[in-house]
Amino acid sequence: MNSRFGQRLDAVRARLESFGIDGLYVTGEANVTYLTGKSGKDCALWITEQDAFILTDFRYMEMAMELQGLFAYREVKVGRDACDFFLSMGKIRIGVEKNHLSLSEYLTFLDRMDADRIVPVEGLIERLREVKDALELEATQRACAIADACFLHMCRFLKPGISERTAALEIEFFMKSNGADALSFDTICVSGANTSYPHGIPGNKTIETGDFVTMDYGCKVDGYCSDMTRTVAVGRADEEMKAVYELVLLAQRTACAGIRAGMRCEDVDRLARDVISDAGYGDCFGHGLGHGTGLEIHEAPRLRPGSLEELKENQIVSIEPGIYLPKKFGVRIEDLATVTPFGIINFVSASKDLMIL
Ligand SMILES: [Mn+2]
Repeated sequence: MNSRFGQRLDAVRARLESFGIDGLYVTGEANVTYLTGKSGKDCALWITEQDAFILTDFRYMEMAMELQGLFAYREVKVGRDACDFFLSMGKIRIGVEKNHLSLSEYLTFLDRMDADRIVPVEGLIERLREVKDALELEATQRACAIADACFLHMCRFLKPGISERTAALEIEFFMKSNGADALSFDTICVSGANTSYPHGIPGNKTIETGDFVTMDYGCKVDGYCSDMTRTVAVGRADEEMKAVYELVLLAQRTACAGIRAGMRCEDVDRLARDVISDAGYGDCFGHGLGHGTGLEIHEAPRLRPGSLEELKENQIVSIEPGIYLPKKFGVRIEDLATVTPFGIINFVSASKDLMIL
C-alpha cells in the first residue's frame, strides 16, 4: 500500500493520545481524502492505534476495497449506523471532529453512550495538512498553470456586451476543457460597480467600456485547488481607477517580495496592509491578505491581523490585497505561492500590469 498514505495514518495515530482519545472518527470529507486519496464523499474513517476502517455503503464499496491493506471496509451508512458500529467496541473514548460531525449524529451518540466517551476534537488532521509534500505542491502548480492559461484566454474573450455570467461560464469551460477535474469554488467574474463586492456573484449585467472586470477563480487538479484573481479594464480606465490599481499592485508586489517562512502571519498581512493604509485606503481593505489552500480552497494558515501563527516552509498561501469603493469599483490582485525560508515561489505567472483590453 502507498507509503505516503501509510505515513499520514501513522501521524494521526501518533496524535491520538495527546487528544485523550482511543480512536478518531473522521467525518470531514477533505480529511478522509487526505488519508485515503479517495473522494471522501459519504465515507468516514475510524482510526485507532491498531485498526483503521473505512465506513461507507454499497455505492462506494468497490472504491473502499481498493484501500485494503491500509483500511478495512465496513458497510456502515455514515450518519445513521455509525453509532451501532461504535457500540460494538466496548468502553472506548471516541474522538469526533467538532467541525465535521452533524448535530443529529452527535445527539444520537449522546443518546446511546456515556457523554464522557464522546470527545470533540478540532484540527488534528487539519494541522497535518498545513505543510505540503512535493506531490501536493506539484498538483497545485498544475492547477495554477491551467488558471494562468485561462487568464490569457479571457483577455481575448472579454468584450463590451458580454454578460458576467457568460464570461464566468467561459472561465469554467476553459479550465475544464484544459485538464481541470473540478472548480475550486464558484467563479467570480464581476464588472463595473459590481467589482466593489469582494465576493460578487456573476449576474446578467453586461460588460461595458470603462468597466473594471474582476475575475477570481480556480480549479482542482488531483484534488488540489488553485486560486487567482486578476482585475482588468475594458476599453479605458479613468485616473482614479489607474491610481487604485497601481496601489493594490504595489501592496501585492511588496507582500510577494517580503514573505519568508518563519514570519508571523499577522506580519505577513501587514506587508501589504501598511502600503494601502499609508495611502489612506486602509478602511477599503476589509479582508485578510490571504489564506492557505490545499484539498480545500480555504485552509490554514490565515494571513490576517491578529493571526499569531508562524508561516512554515512548504505551506501554500494566497496573496490577495484589494481595495473596494462601494458604488464605484474594486480592485483585487491575487497570486498563489509556496513559502520557503528565502521567499516565495509564485505559482501564478499571469501579468499583473494594468491591462486595458
Ligand atoms: Mn483566494
